[in-house]
Amino acid sequence: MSLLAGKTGIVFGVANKRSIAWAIAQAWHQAGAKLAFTYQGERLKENVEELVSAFGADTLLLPCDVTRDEDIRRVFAAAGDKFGTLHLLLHSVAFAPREALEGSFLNTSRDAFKTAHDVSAYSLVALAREAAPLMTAGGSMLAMSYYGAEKVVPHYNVMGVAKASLEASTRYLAYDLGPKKIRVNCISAGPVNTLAARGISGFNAMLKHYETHAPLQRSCTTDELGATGTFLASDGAAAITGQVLYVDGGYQIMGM
Ligand code: 0WE
Repeated sequence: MSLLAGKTGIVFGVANKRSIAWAIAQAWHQAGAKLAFTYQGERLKENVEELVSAFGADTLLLPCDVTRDEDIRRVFAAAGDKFGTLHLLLHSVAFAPREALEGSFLNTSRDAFKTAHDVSAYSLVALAREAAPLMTAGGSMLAMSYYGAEKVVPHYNVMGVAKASLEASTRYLAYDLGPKKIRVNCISAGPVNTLAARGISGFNAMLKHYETHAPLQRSCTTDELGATGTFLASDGAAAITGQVLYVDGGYQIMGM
């Protein structure tokens, strides 16, 4: 089954083999898409290089700090040269300073608020603006969100506010880009054990909480996020845009 045969895509947010971005990229690749990748900073370069080498020697791999407009311009210029037409974009990028994810939201500094929103929400707008001119045959943009965008999850703090902004940005982008047949959606994933979750105190308790409270008695796997990401990228989702799709074992429907 080649749901994405003939499609090209660009993936932001692979850090290592456990990354959600990597799971979705693999699923897109298996569905027949040709992909380009970016990585954040020299620290991740070797790791991502090694992962991406599995996709063949001519896979486009470029550094991109999503807070730098020059980086974003350079990446899409290269993607345009390589692919001509672009169909898919994955945004799987988030950051808030660690201290902002510890104490109380009340103590969020102006600087932490700004950084969290710049990296985790505005970046989708910046990427979409550069990607859209390459999506001349329509396209599908996908961003990752989390339940803390709509309800209070203790310690998620400013990231919850940034994810709310990301979800709202998804709706406004969907409106602007709809006439070009470019769809923009979010997957709201249940907790997954990735680099971004490492060191978050109480993370294992969160997984346990899903086992006792979610209808499916668990959160989700990265493979399932890949499968949902492939669906949203495919023509089967051709009338779905501006949505947040929960891939969370059903947790989000519960009131108690
Ligand atoms: O969006 C996220 C986490 C994103 C994230 C992770 C870090 C850790 C390292 C953003 N910034 C940073 N900054 C760092 O310095 N998740 C959905 C995972 C997550 O993070 C939490 C969670 C969950 C779930 C933080 C507190 C409470 C729950």
